[in-house]
This record gives sequence, C-alpha cells and structure tokens, in this order.
Amino acid sequence: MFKRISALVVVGLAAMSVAACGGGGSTTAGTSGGGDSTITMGFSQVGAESGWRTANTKSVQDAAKKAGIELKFSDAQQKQENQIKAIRSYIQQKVDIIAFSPVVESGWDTVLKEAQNAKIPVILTDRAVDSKDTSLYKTFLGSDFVEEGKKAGQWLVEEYKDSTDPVNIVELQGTTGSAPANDRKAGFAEVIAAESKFKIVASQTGDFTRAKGKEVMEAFLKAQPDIDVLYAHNDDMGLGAIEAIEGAGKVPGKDIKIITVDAVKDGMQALADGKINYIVECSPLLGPQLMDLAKKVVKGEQVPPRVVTEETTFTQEQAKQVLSTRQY
Ligand code: GYE
Repeated sequence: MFKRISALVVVGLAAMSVAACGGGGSTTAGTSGGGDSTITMGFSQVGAESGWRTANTKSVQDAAKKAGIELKFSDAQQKQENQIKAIRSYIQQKVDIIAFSPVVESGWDTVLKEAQNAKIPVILTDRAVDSKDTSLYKTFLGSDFVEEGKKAGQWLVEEYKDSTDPVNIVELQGTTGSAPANDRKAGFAEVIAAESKFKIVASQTGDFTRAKGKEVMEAFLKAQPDIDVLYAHNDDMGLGAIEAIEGAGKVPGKDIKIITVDAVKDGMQALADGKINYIVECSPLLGPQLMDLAKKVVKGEQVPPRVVTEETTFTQEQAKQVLSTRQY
C-alpha cells in the first residue's frame, strides 16, 4: 500500500509556454549554437536555514557538475536584498541563465525585468513569486505547498475523528512572506476549518530554523496551558520545538502531537522514535531536473511553465521502514 514516490513529474501545458519561449530562445541561441559551449548558470540560494536547504544546495551543485554546467552560487542568508544583489551581479556577468529560490513571494518584478531586458532567462526553483507577469520567468520547478498543508490537516482530521473535545493547535510558520509559509498555512487552515473543534490558539514564525522553533515553542508553552498539537512548517522547527517540549517536562508525540513538513533524515529519525507523529514529504532533490530545464531553455526549446515535485507522507511505522535508506 505504502509506496515511496521519488520521481518528479512534469505537469502543465506546453502550449502555454510558447509565448514565453520566443524572447529567451532567440537571444540565447548564439550561446549554445556551437553545440558544446559551456552553459553558465547564476544560482541565488535562499540560505542555509534547514536540513532541507542543505540537501537542496548539494543537489543543485552535484547536478550542475554532472551536467557540465558552470555554476555561480550565492547564499542570501534569508535576505531578499542579498538575492536581488546576486541576480544583478549575474546579469552584469552575462550568465546564460539565472535560477533562484525566492526567499519571499513579493517584490521581484523590477529585478526580473532587468534580467528580461538583458535577455537572460530565469527559472524559479523551489519557491514561487507573486508577479502577475509570468513572462518574467520561463518555468517554476518545485512542490505544491498548499497540497502539503492539506495533507497535514487531513492527518489531523483523521487522528481526531472520534473525539468531540476541542483540539488546541499551535503553529510554527516558516519565513514570513515565503511561499511555503503562506501556502502550508492556507492548505492546513482550509482542511481543519471543516470542523469547529480544531482551534489554532497561537501561530508565529520560527523562520524555518531549529533555534527559532525552540525559542517560539518555549513562549507558546508559557502562554498556552493546554496545547494538544503542534503543526510546524518544517522538520527543523519541529525538532527545535521538541527540545522546548522536553524542557518543559512534557512528552513530544504523546502529550503534544507533532506534524511537520520535509522528511529530512533528522525529522524521520524523530518520527521513527515516536517524537513526531506525522511528516509530509517535500523533496529537496531538484538539481537534476533544474539542469535539464536550463539546458532546454538555453537552447530555446519549449519547457512547461510549471513542474511539480511528486511527494508522499510518512507515519511512524513508515519512517522506521525507510530510515536506513534515507539520503538526506
Ligand atoms: O520546507 C524548509 C526550507 O522552500 C520548501 O524551505 C522549502 C522550505 C523547506 O527552509 O525546510
């Protein structure tokens, strides 16, 4: 029944990308016209805030090497201004293609227009932007975060299906304004809204880090006498919160049930140990597919406007089964 799904699937209508491909394709054809001239990619990473991010960075770097793509890599330390600077420097360096994982959703139009004017195509990886003008980027490769939030909510509904008592939930949100924080919150809220017994009694950002997750959970525990469930938007914040819960003399996974997102190795270990109750998977292994898309875009070939990562979920039993083979 349980199936580990690691494949990436391509969705979207290729037809929709026809218009988007016109400009970028013709401008970069010269670069790849010789057939084997090396592609240079400028990649602006969000930061190094979590186990997911570390695995994602490694995936991008390894895949670039394997694909023979020269990678210019920069870490923005979770600051949009650093990403904008990095993108401008890639434009100045006349890279063949820019890829980036936007730390927040808003505020990208100006710099994306600069790239477009310089005829340098852009690929979004992992996180989306809210720009109305979708011709500013060629494609968006990453997870469906709303769906992830829904899966977290569905587990909770099932877990408490026989109870009529109120269920007090605290939520540790990801980085404020980021697509995964916005969407994981929205998907979860939509599903639990169906039943009035579910109440989010506190919700605050933990910046996707372990340290902040611990700090905010400590504050939640002081302010809220009766917490039944913690929903953390990633494993790292959940792991930090576990320390806070244990520090307060409570048993994580029992006194307080915990749901997280990502399924990195440390999270899966805590799940197998019974400290987390359920994890919604989010795959960081985007590198190989990013390089394939980049090659196509630079050659002027059509790519689908949206490529969604296919993912699964894990219970404690399932975590025990797959833990030894988990790569990240
Ligand atoms: O879930 C979190 C990371 O954007 C999907 O960012 C990514 C999220 C991931 O810091 O751990």
